[in-house]
Amino acid sequence: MVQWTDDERKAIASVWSKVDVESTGHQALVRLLIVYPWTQRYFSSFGNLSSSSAIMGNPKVKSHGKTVLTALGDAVNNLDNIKETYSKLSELHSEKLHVDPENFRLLGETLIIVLAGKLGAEFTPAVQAAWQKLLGVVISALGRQYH
Ligand code: HNI
Repeated sequence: MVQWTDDERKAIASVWSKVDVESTGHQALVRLLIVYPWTQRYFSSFGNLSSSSAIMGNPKVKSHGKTVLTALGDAVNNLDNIKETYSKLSELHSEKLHVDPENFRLLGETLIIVLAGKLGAEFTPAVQAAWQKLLGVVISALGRQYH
Protein backbone atom coordinates (compact mmCIF):
# COMPACT_ATOMS: atom_id res chain seq x y z
CA MET A 1 0.00 0.00 0.00
CA VAL A 2 1.12 3.55 -0.69
CA GLN A 3 2.40 5.41 2.35
CA TRP A 4 1.94 9.15 2.75
CA THR A 5 4.07 11.37 4.96
CA ASP A 6 2.39 14.08 6.99
CA ASP A 7 3.98 16.68 4.72
CA GLU A 8 2.58 14.99 1.62
CA ARG A 9 -0.89 14.82 3.15
CA LYS A 10 -0.66 18.50 4.07
CA ALA A 11 0.60 19.50 0.62
CA ILE A 12 -2.22 17.61 -1.09
CA ALA A 13 -4.90 18.99 1.22
CA SER A 14 -3.64 22.54 1.04
CA VAL A 15 -3.60 22.60 -2.76
CA TRP A 16 -7.01 20.93 -2.90
CA SER A 17 -8.51 23.57 -0.60
CA LYS A 18 -7.55 26.18 -3.21
CA VAL A 19 -8.68 24.27 -6.26
CA ASP A 20 -11.81 25.37 -8.03
CA VAL A 21 -12.94 22.07 -9.60
CA GLU A 22 -14.81 23.82 -12.39
CA SER A 23 -12.10 26.07 -13.79
CA THR A 24 -9.20 23.74 -13.00
CA GLY A 25 -10.93 20.74 -14.55
CA HIS A 26 -11.96 22.76 -17.54
CA GLN A 27 -8.45 24.12 -18.17
CA ALA A 28 -6.79 20.73 -17.73
CA LEU A 29 -9.20 19.01 -20.13
CA VAL A 30 -8.96 21.84 -22.69
CA ARG A 31 -5.18 21.52 -22.64
CA LEU A 32 -5.38 17.75 -23.03
CA LEU A 33 -7.61 18.09 -26.10
CA ILE A 34 -5.48 20.82 -27.69
CA VAL A 35 -1.98 19.56 -26.91
CA TYR A 36 -2.77 15.88 -27.54
CA PRO A 37 -5.46 16.12 -30.23
CA TRP A 38 -5.76 12.33 -30.62
CA THR A 39 -7.52 12.33 -27.24
CA GLN A 40 -10.47 14.01 -29.00
CA ARG A 41 -11.53 10.66 -30.42
CA TYR A 42 -13.10 9.66 -27.10
CA PHE A 43 -15.30 12.74 -27.06
CA SER A 44 -17.02 12.45 -30.42
CA SER A 45 -20.38 12.92 -28.70
CA PHE A 46 -19.29 16.32 -27.38
CA GLY A 47 -19.87 18.18 -30.66
CA ASN A 48 -17.52 20.79 -32.07
CA LEU A 49 -13.86 20.29 -31.10
CA SER A 50 -12.47 21.55 -34.41
CA SER A 51 -10.27 24.37 -33.09
CA SER A 52 -8.78 25.62 -29.83
CA SER A 53 -11.52 28.19 -29.46
CA ALA A 54 -14.22 25.61 -30.20
CA ILE A 55 -12.73 23.35 -27.52
CA MET A 56 -12.52 26.20 -25.01
CA GLY A 57 -16.09 27.28 -25.68
CA ASN A 58 -17.61 23.79 -25.73
CA PRO A 59 -20.03 23.46 -22.78
CA LYS A 60 -19.68 19.67 -22.64
CA VAL A 61 -15.92 19.98 -22.27
CA LYS A 62 -16.52 22.42 -19.45
CA SER A 63 -18.91 20.21 -17.57
CA HIS A 64 -16.82 17.10 -18.14
CA GLY A 65 -13.72 18.85 -16.78
CA LYS A 66 -15.64 19.49 -13.61
CA THR A 67 -16.76 15.84 -13.46
CA VAL A 68 -13.18 14.61 -13.76
CA LEU A 69 -11.80 17.01 -11.14
CA THR A 70 -14.64 16.23 -8.77
CA ALA A 71 -13.73 12.54 -9.11
CA LEU A 72 -10.13 13.45 -8.37
CA GLY A 73 -11.44 14.86 -5.10
CA ASP A 74 -12.53 11.33 -4.18
CA ALA A 75 -8.85 10.32 -4.31
CA VAL A 76 -7.80 13.37 -2.28
CA ASN A 77 -10.36 12.46 0.36
CA ASN A 78 -9.47 8.74 0.37
CA LEU A 79 -5.69 8.79 0.15
CA ASP A 80 -5.38 5.44 1.90
CA ASN A 81 -7.94 3.73 -0.27
CA ILE A 82 -7.52 5.07 -3.82
CA LYS A 83 -7.53 1.70 -5.58
CA GLU A 84 -10.89 0.67 -4.17
CA THR A 85 -12.28 4.18 -4.60
CA TYR A 86 -11.59 3.98 -8.34
CA SER A 87 -12.40 0.37 -9.05
CA LYS A 88 -15.74 1.13 -10.75
CA LEU A 89 -14.27 4.10 -12.66
CA SER A 90 -11.41 1.92 -13.86
CA GLU A 91 -13.85 -0.69 -15.09
CA LEU A 92 -15.86 2.01 -16.89
CA HIS A 93 -12.84 3.52 -18.66
CA SER A 94 -11.55 0.10 -19.63
CA GLU A 95 -14.60 -1.91 -20.57
CA LYS A 96 -17.11 0.70 -21.70
CA LEU A 97 -15.12 3.74 -22.79
CA HIS A 98 -12.01 1.87 -24.02
CA VAL A 99 -9.77 4.77 -23.04
CA ASP A 100 -6.09 3.93 -23.55
CA PRO A 101 -4.64 4.29 -20.01
CA GLU A 102 -1.67 6.25 -21.39
CA ASN A 103 -4.15 9.13 -21.62
CA PHE A 104 -4.51 9.21 -17.82
CA ARG A 105 -0.83 10.10 -17.66
CA LEU A 106 -1.28 12.87 -20.23
CA LEU A 107 -4.17 14.37 -18.27
CA GLY A 108 -2.05 14.19 -15.11
CA GLU A 109 0.59 16.26 -16.89
CA THR A 110 -1.83 18.91 -18.10
CA LEU A 111 -3.31 19.10 -14.61
CA ILE A 112 0.10 19.68 -13.00
CA ILE A 113 0.74 22.50 -15.49
CA VAL A 114 -2.63 24.12 -14.73
CA LEU A 115 -2.06 23.84 -10.97
CA ALA A 116 1.43 25.35 -11.29
CA GLY A 117 -0.03 28.25 -13.28
CA LYS A 118 -2.82 28.86 -10.79
CA LEU A 119 -0.79 28.52 -7.58
CA GLY A 120 2.47 30.12 -8.72
CA ALA A 121 5.12 30.23 -5.99
CA GLU A 122 2.91 28.24 -3.62
CA PHE A 123 3.35 25.23 -5.87
CA THR A 124 6.82 24.53 -4.50
CA PRO A 125 8.88 21.55 -5.71
CA ALA A 126 7.89 19.61 -2.57
CA VAL A 127 4.20 20.34 -3.10
CA GLN A 128 4.51 19.42 -6.75
CA ALA A 129 6.23 16.15 -5.83
CA ALA A 130 3.34 15.24 -3.52
CA TRP A 131 0.89 15.94 -6.34
CA GLN A 132 2.93 13.94 -8.84
CA LYS A 133 2.84 11.05 -6.38
CA LEU A 134 -0.92 11.40 -5.93
CA LEU A 135 -1.48 11.44 -9.69
CA GLY A 136 0.76 8.41 -10.10
CA VAL A 137 -1.41 6.49 -7.65
CA VAL A 138 -4.59 7.74 -9.35
CA ILE A 139 -3.28 6.69 -12.78
CA SER A 140 -2.34 3.26 -11.53
CA ALA A 141 -5.72 2.81 -9.80
CA LEU A 142 -7.60 3.85 -12.95
CA GLY A 143 -5.48 1.43 -14.98
CA ARG A 144 -6.07 -1.48 -12.66
CA GLN A 145 -9.11 -3.07 -14.32
CA TYR A 146 -7.39 -3.22 -17.72
CA HIS A 147 -6.47 -6.71 -18.86
NI1 HNI B 1 -12.85 9.98 -17.67
C1 HNI B 1 -16.25 9.72 -18.00
C2 HNI B 1 -13.21 10.44 -14.26
C3 HNI B 1 -9.47 10.55 -17.34
C4 HNI B 1 -12.50 9.83 -21.07
N1 HNI B 1 -14.42 10.07 -16.38
C5 HNI B 1 -15.75 9.94 -16.72
C6 HNI B 1 -16.55 10.10 -15.53
C7 HNI B 1 -15.70 10.30 -14.48
C8 HNI B 1 -14.35 10.27 -15.03
C9 HNI B 1 -16.06 10.52 -13.02
C10 HNI B 1 -18.07 10.01 -15.47
C11 HNI B 1 -18.40 8.58 -15.13
C12 HNI B 1 -19.86 8.25 -15.15
O1 HNI B 1 -20.59 8.82 -15.97
O2 HNI B 1 -20.25 7.42 -14.33
N2 HNI B 1 -11.58 10.38 -16.10
C13 HNI B 1 -11.91 10.48 -14.77
C14 HNI B 1 -10.71 10.69 -13.98
C15 HNI B 1 -9.66 10.73 -14.86
C16 HNI B 1 -10.21 10.54 -16.19
C17 HNI B 1 -10.69 10.85 -12.47
C18 HNI B 1 -8.20 10.95 -14.62
C19 HNI B 1 -7.72 11.61 -13.60
N3 HNI B 1 -11.27 10.11 -18.95
C20 HNI B 1 -9.98 10.38 -18.63
C21 HNI B 1 -9.18 10.47 -19.84
C22 HNI B 1 -10.03 10.27 -20.90
C23 HNI B 1 -11.35 10.06 -20.34
C24 HNI B 1 -7.69 10.77 -19.86
C25 HNI B 1 -9.76 10.27 -22.38
C26 HNI B 1 -8.75 10.85 -22.96
N4 HNI B 1 -14.13 9.78 -19.24
C27 HNI B 1 -13.77 9.76 -20.57
C28 HNI B 1 -14.97 9.66 -21.39
C29 HNI B 1 -16.07 9.64 -20.50
C30 HNI B 1 -15.51 9.71 -19.15
C31 HNI B 1 -15.02 9.60 -22.91
C32 HNI B 1 -17.55 9.59 -20.85
C33 HNI B 1 -17.95 11.02 -21.14
C34 HNI B 1 -19.37 11.21 -21.52
O3 HNI B 1 -20.05 12.02 -20.85
O4 HNI B 1 -19.81 10.60 -22.48
